[in-house]
Amino acid sequence: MKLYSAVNSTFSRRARIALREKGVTVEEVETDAAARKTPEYRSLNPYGRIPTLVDGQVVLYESTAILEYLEARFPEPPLVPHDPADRARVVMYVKLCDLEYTPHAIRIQRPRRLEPKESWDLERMAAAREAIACHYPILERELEGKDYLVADRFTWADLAYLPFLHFHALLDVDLPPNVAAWWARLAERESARATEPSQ
Ligand SMILES: N[C@@H](CCC(=O)N[C@@H](CS)C(=O)NCC(=O)O)C(=O)O
Repeated sequence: MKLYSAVNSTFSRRARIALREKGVTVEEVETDAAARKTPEYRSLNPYGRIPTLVDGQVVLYESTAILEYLEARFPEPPLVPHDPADRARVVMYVKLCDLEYTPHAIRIQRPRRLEPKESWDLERMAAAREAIACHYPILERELEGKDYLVADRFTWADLAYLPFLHFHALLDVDLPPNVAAWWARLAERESARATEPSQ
């Protein structure tokens, strides 16, 4: 099994964390911008993004689909609860993360990590900051008296946020207390430490 990914890629980190949580080692191919443009890579992933997982004839891109596949292939330890309501709540938070958090976080963290200040779109970044400030209270309420978002154990719900929360300090939005404690808990996991970005 091969995972095309990159140490500094947030979406790839989801798959890299899931693999480590499950104690599974696969070939991780560091795939830079030039490699993502090649016809060979585009034949696997027409969008030229990472991550992409290849397992024999199976080719998957989209980090959440890769999580789904890894869960089915390597069910232990489970990263999704069996209880129907908890399972649906995990899916809900993964979706909320991808719709209500990551697009806004990326609008701030990508320029701040990778682009010169002169090219930053400050208005767009301010709007993203506002959206994030509306999202944190939802997580804050869910985390009241709990260590993790769903079923009080580490699931995809936490995993989906983890690589993006890593850059929370760049967003200039204060983490509410439960979210801050949750983030500290996530950052301490072995799988998180083993996949820390280099920049
Ligand atoms: N929705 C995709 C997003 C993947 C994505 O945007 N990956 C970034 C790296 S973190 C990328 O490949 N960016 C390059 C590009 O968009 O051309 C997923 O969940 O896998």
